[in-house]
Amino acid sequence: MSKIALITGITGQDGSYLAEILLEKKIIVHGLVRRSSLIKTDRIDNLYYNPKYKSKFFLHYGDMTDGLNLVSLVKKINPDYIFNLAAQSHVQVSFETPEYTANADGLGTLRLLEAIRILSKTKKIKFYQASTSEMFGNSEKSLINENTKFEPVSPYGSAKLYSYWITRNYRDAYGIYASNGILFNHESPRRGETFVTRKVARAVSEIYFNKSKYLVVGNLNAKRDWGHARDYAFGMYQIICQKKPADYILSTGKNYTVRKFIEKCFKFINIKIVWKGKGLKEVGINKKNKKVLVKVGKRFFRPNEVHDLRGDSSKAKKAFGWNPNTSIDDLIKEMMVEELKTLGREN
Ligand code: NAP
Ligand code: F7E
Repeated sequence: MSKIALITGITGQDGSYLAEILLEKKIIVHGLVRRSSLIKTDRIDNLYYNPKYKSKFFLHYGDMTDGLNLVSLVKKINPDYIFNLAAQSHVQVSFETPEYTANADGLGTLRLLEAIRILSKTKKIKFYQASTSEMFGNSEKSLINENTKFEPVSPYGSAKLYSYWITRNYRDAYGIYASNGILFNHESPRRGETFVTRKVARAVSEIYFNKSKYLVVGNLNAKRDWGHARDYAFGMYQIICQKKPADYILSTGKNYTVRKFIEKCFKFINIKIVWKGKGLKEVGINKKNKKVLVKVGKRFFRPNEVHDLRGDSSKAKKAFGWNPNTSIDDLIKEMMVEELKTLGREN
């Protein structure tokens, strides 16, 4: 009998990669989709309309803020695995919608775990929670591991920390197989357009096609540990396949500034950026023709910021051989090629 998985957040970046991986493993996939006035299933249409997956891939309307809906779906689908990836996942937006973020990202996890408990599925269902490096905030440690203290500095980080702990609480109290994947930033051509990597890749491509004059960003000096979402989705699958539930960091162990990421994207189209000025007046200039290609905008700064994140994923490596296979340069290449291709088609 094929195993059955329920993925919340299936329409998102990670949900789409994870669905592909599970279907390849012959697991039947059910996904939770929010109703919206426009259909937003672009990332999974290739699966939904693929005849190969006709009786293996199903979508259901639902919402992490609707407990009754989650209970009835878990009852109806009767999954072996639940991957809880649904979240308001934008850190800056969480400062503008803190209550909603707490509801969807924090209480949403509780609703799912309660569904498992109320339906007496504590011995059947394995649960994966999408935890995040944002829970560490501005840690004093330069290399973060599973034992590093949590000090979140955003409503998003705090809501996710609640979910991290409630996942552990239900594991300890009710014996549910429930694991946290504590994932550092991971990107891809499927990344949402307002996250910095995708925003930069898109803007640089627009500049290449003369569709934009310059890119406007916020904090150039923030450092992130960026991997590829496909590698991390495979790690999620590996985490849920372990004999015993546990919490694992997935990260590359290398980090770069936003500034460096921008330089690398411009380098891909043969432009060398030199920096001039300070703070909000800083600009990135094309070394060859002195044109300003990068500006700094106040609106992209957050009320509070995580300055520097770098993770140690040796626990995952030791337990199940997980490796972030994609280098930052390969990630950028894939994102830039995809962006240039899309814009080239529109031209
Ligand atoms: P994403 O692209 O923003 O996708 C989020 C998904 O959650 C989308 O499918 C979205 O649906 C869904 N969603 C949001 N609010 C919902 C609600 N109230 N009810 C039901 N579904 C809802 O995020 P991602 O990058 O794939 O990340 C996946 C998960 O990992 C998230 O929980 C995120 O917080 C966490 N995480 C991400 C990273 C990273 O670097 N990507 C790192 C650590 C942890 P719509 O399509 O309708 O918006
Ligand atoms: O910002 C800086 C910004 O929004 C990265 C989510 O997936 O990863 C993600 O959260 C850095 C920050 O991702 C702009 O201030 C500068 O320091 O791409 P981001 P994030 O906040 O790290 C974690 C692990 C998650 O869990 C989240 O769900 O880049 N930055 N200028 C900018 N960021 C954005 N978005 N836009 C800018 O213009």
